[in-house]
Amino acid sequence: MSGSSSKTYLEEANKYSAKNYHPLPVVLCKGEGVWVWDVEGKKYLDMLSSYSALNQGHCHPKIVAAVQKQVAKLTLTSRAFHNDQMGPFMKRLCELSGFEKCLLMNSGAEAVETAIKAARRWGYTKKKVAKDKAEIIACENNFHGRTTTIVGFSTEPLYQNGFGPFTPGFKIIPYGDASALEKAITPNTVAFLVEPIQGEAGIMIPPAGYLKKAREITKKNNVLLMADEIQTGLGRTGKLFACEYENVRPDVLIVGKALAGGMYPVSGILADEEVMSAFVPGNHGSTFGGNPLGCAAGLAALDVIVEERLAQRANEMGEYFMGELCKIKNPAIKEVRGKGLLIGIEIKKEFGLARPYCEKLMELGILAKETHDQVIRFAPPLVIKKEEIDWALERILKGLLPR
Ligand code: IF1
Repeated sequence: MSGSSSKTYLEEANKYSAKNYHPLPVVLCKGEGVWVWDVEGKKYLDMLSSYSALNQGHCHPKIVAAVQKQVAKLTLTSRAFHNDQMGPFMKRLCELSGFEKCLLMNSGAEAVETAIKAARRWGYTKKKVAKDKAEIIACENNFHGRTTTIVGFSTEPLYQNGFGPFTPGFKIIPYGDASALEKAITPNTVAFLVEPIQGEAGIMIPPAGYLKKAREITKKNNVLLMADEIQTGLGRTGKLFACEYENVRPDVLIVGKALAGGMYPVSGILADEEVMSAFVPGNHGSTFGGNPLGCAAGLAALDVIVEERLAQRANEMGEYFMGELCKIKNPAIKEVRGKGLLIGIEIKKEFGLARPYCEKLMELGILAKETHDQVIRFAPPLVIKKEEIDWALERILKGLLPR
């Protein structure tokens, strides 16, 4: 192990870091598959997967190899020039998702911003909305990132308070309510931005048929359907994309997180030419977007998802895991819900917050994080095996005991 103890690292972080997080007091230094190790050498099962950015598991050898090869060869060209990694990666991504075009960015929030810009430009150039009148509809309890525009239409005060003034042009409707969508649409509406499952809100699954109805309503009204699959995509929920559960093809598909297997921030939007033609040389971009290192990682990361059938595995393992979690008889559990390997356990308020349960789980060797006050999220890497789920279940059983 390296020189310092957890205590030293925690003190350092406490002294030098902005206090924009409240992490569990564990200092990790190594990861492999579903496992991570702290600086004292204690092993944990990672049940968060860095918020689903590690669907392929930690340090997947195939992605590591691709990164190692590329990092020594060419890392960045900017988009002033072409590079030999971007084309093959985009081709694979477009073929897998069934879209004509792709625009690569880095963080998820940037991809959402890109979708917003695409929708607005499409609205002005194709739908002929009057200048600066474009409206985008989003949902209550949404989570799409942290930029000022995005937090401007958040309904969570913690994410928004003190960061105004905000970008106008957004309208909020209840999540899961298709008739509210229909009512909210005006001639100036250019897009409906929605998460197929709301992750941050506490793994909220909308009523069956919601996305399908949203697809019909948006199509009928010439409004773009923009699915934020940054968290739900790339196998997490048991399909490559969660929209597939309702055979819905959005107009804009937003991806990020696991797109480069957790080795590099790679995000993007996928759309057909009709929407993507909103962009012309110079009106959008990013220094690092489409860089050869990220694209090499991304291509390997997509290969792993396909070769290792990670969506099917999420489906199978998720079914098993959820089934076993549902069997747990524990008065503190209000509900177990999820799809694939995106699972939440809601703790009853009278049994306290989810946080102390996560701290207990950490002691027992399970890393999970609460979302909002009452929900513990279980979202392990999709490469998890049945024996590893059993290992986790033993500890979850103990960790969830009310105290
Ligand atoms: C943090 C939550 C997860 C996302 C969806 C866009 C983004 C995210 C659907 C932005 C990011 C993250 C960010 C992370 C915590 C996290 C999260 F707890 F906030 F809700 F995953 F569940 N769309 N989600 O889930 O992507 O710019 O971060 O790459 O610490 O803020 P980003």
